Amino acid sequence: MKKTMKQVGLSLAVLTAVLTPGAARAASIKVVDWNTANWTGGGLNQTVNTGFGNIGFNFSGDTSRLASFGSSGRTPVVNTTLNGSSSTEKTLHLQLDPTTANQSVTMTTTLDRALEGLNFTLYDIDKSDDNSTSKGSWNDLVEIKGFLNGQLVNANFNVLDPNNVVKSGSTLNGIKSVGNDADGGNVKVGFGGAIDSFQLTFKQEANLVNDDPGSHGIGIGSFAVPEPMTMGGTMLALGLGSYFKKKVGKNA
Ligand SMILES: [Ca+2]
Ligand SMILES: [Ca+2]
Ligand SMILES: [Ca+2]
Repeated sequence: MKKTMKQVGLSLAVLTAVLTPGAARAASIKVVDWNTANWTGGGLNQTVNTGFGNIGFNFSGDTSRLASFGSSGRTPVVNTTLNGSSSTEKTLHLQLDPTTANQSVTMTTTLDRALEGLNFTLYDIDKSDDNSTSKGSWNDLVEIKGFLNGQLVNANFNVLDPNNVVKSGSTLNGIKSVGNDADGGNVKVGFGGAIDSFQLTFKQEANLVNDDPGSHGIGIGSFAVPEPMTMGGTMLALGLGSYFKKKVGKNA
């Protein structure tokens, strides 16, 4: 009798694990959700308060070259302009209008505490249509470095379409034009271990454009970490799933 009750309980647990939509896929928790984050457009030094502590954002370098896009106001701004094929997902939009090819802006993100598994998507890493090196041409070049206690932690990149974006070490280089509402310039960014800060430098390939590159932009997606329960939940679904099949098999 006791055993039977245990089995019933186990079957219920299995059903719950198998039937709960989030249980068997890689769930994640948003650390910074741009759809809800309190962000001041154009602000170069600000803090986003999160359930994971305060996260600081500081912009340095040629910040006078940070530009507007349409009616966005001076970036960095949070909007839905560069978010791939999504229509509702907000991202942090950086738009750079350099006067010389060697200008860059660096975003330094400082976390209150070290986080393992921090990841986000970059959007619209691409290049101007004309493929020339003439005035007004541009490309997106992004370099990302993670740090833990001042020690370098390499970023890793999952490029959606290598025809559009080339990765090399800590650098991503847009090599083809991608529509602002397309996913072709998406890159998933992660780090080789826990980090307590990272730097994202946004610039353009120095030898691509001879003079006065055009205005170009990228979107930085919400920051996420894997849900701690995910591994357990997945194992529960997988482990008990075979038990469940056995039970079903017996009944058939
Ligand atoms: Ca772009
Ligand atoms: Ca584009
Ligand atoms: Ca320019």
